[in-house]
Amino acid sequence: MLTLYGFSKVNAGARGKTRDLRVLWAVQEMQLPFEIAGMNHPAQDLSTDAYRCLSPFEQIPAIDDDGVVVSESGAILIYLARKSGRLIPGDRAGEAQVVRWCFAALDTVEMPLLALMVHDWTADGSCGKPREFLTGWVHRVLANLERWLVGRDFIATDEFTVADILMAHVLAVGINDEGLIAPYPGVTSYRDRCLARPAWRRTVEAYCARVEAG
Ligand SMILES: N[C@@H](CCC(=O)N[C@@H](CS)C(=O)NCC(=O)O)C(=O)O
Repeated sequence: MLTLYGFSKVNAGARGKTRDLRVLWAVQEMQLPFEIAGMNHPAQDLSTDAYRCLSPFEQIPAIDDDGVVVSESGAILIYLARKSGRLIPGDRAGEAQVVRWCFAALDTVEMPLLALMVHDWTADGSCGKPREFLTGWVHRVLANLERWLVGRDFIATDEFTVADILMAHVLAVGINDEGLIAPYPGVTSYRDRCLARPAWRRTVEAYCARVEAG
């Protein structure tokens, strides 16, 4: 059985945005049977030797698929796609495009969005230059994404893949201020197209019913 380690309780600010949602969305799309091991973050469930064996950085998500342990949301999605034969092409060239865009989502795009978000959480009002730099970095990435998406429905191939799950989630939770993404209608409609999928809606509904804020 596929066991998915996800939050059962997490702080209110993070609830609804956490990276276990990427895996929960993928298993919905792939229609894979799974069970959830609910982890209570405030109760320190992630900071145990047992959990560190699954997830070395004490983070969610992780999976244990009949003894195959994988952490890191990108690695989990690629593993599940290869295992199920869904949301990834079967040929090496197509698979390479999906892997390429999974890395782009989690490295090239998520990094500046996260950096700006963390800056804004911690800003003391005296950080004009760093914020200007981070905002410029975000706009450069989003402008290039806008160019790439011209004439494309999905990010890596003609079909929806696990790279779209990662990219759409990064764009959904990494942008607090819609004004940042507003100049990029192609990126905005791409994100909204992915988030309109029934599997994502079901995922969010089940997560909200199950995961407590605390
Ligand atoms: N690179 C990891 C990042 C995982 C991550 O940041 N997880 C957060 C939740 S979204 C977490 O577990 N935070 C709890 C902590 O670090 O204490 C991935 O993509 O899976």
